[in-house]
Amino acid sequence: METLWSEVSVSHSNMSESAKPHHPSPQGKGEKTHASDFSYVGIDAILEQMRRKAMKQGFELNIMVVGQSGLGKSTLMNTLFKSKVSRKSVQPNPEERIPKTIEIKSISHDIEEKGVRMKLTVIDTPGFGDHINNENCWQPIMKFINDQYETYLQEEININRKKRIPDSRVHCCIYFIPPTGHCLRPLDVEFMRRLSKVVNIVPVIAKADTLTLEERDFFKQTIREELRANGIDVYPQKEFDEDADDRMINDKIREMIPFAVVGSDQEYQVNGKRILGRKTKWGTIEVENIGHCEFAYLRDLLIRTHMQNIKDITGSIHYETYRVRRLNESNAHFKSQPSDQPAVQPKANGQPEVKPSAPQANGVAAKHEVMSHEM
Ligand SMILES: Nc1nc2c(ncn2[C@@H]2O[C@H](COP(=O)(O)OP(=O)(O)OP(=O)(O)O)[C@@H](O)[C@H]2O)c(=O)[nH]1
Ligand SMILES: [Mg+2]
Repeated sequence: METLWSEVSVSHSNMSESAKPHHPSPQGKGEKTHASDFSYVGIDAILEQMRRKAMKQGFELNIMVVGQSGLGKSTLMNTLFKSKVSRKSVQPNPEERIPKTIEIKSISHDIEEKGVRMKLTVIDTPGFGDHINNENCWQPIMKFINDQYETYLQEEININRKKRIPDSRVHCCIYFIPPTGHCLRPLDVEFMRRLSKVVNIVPVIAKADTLTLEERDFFKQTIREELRANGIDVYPQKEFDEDADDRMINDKIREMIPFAVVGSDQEYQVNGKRILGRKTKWGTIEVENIGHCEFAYLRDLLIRTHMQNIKDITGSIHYETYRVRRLNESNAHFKSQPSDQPAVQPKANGQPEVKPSAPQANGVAAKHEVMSHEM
């Protein structure tokens, strides 16, 4: 498995490719290397220009966690921040207990590593499906995701829009499956079936330290079969593989999903090294050790190998679907207005002027219903 993953990491470096430190200066190197090459134009220097721009702008990633109360959502996010990528960004305080999450809350962390800046926002949600009647309990999550698309859309269609639209869209939703070892619950199926159409879902088996290796393998396989049987397409979705290379790399990931993870924000000393782990009477579980659990695979997928792709799919597939639906809805709304009372009138400068009766200043009707992106 180790070999498999290092292959994945090396060959599929969507984001890391642009963020890797490429040392040579393009002009300097280009001029020297190609001084005698009359046919050299210097197109390759664009890569260095893109790298510098990306370094200046930094990167943004918004991750949401969903699952039943106590499954370790907050802990896993802390693990992600404290793992090697981001250990610096969190003040260590071993005594601090993670409180129960009671509302949907976004927390942003600015991380910098090797000169590359990243704003990592975690959207933590309170226990999902904790009630006696859990019908429709996916709705607040769906609403939150749609609200972020709506905010982005309103900014995008504004005449005086910002140069860089603030992006609060959920790029990825980590769904925590309880480690029952049996099968998915109807609630899990319902959530993933609905939400996989609007956001990238990455399912994980929570608290995987409670399963034996056989139970874990069996559970993973059962879940994959159930996802397939229910037509649930989790990230990385087969239909969005761009070429044979993508397919090969993503097939390996699809064979491993859902990742069986263990979270911890406690540091221990093991063989002279500081590690994040869970100390038990039987030994210490090292969360970043792939011999112990699959947290490192999850972290690599989210940050090291597929971050850019996760964001691309959010923008070009999920948000796009929302945008098209909303604009179509608005058109239908305006067409149904009486012709002597147009909602949007053209101004002398060719820009549409909105009458007070029009729902939104930018000509897009206010949402008729919250679940407009629900399919
Ligand atoms: N055995 C085990 N325990 C864990 C793991 N992750 C977290 N825990 C423990 O589970 C308890 C609940 O963890 P939280 O991270 O608060 O869970 P949560 O999902 O955020 O819970 P809510 O905020 O109530 O929704 C804590 O005592 C954690 O130490 C894990 O991977 N394995
Ligand atoms: Mg929590």
